[in-house]
Amino acid sequence: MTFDYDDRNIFARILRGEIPNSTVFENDHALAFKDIAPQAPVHVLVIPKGPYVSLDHFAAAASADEQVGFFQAVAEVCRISGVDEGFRAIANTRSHGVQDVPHFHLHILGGTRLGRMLP
Ligand code: DGP
Repeated sequence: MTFDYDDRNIFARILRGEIPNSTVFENDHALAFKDIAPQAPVHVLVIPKGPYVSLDHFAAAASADEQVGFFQAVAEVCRISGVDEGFRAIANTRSHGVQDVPHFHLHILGGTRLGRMLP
């Protein structure tokens, strides 16, 4: 599988500072910000700063430093968001996964007891 990244997507524009966002946390390799259409009391998106279209692209091609930095950001978002009672992490991927924005992002949802949702 080849992965083609298009830097005109909305999250690339957020990373370039062209569009404002509500930042929750940032480090060298990742940015975390509130989802514009929250589906739960806590709904944060964590994105890598590098050009990766999807979870499987990121897992296959990102460096160890990028992957560690990304997951450190996930941990920090969970810590500061107060989701000690639990949360859900979702990476919608390509058309079958109903991914709208082609820049890898992990949804962190919590702050309430979530409904079951498989599929
Ligand atoms: P999906 O690609 O299907 O995982 O969903 C993309 C999510 O990104 C969706 O929950 C809404 C959110 N979103 C889309 N555009 C913006 C934006 O400009 N700002 C923010 N903060 N969130 C956005």
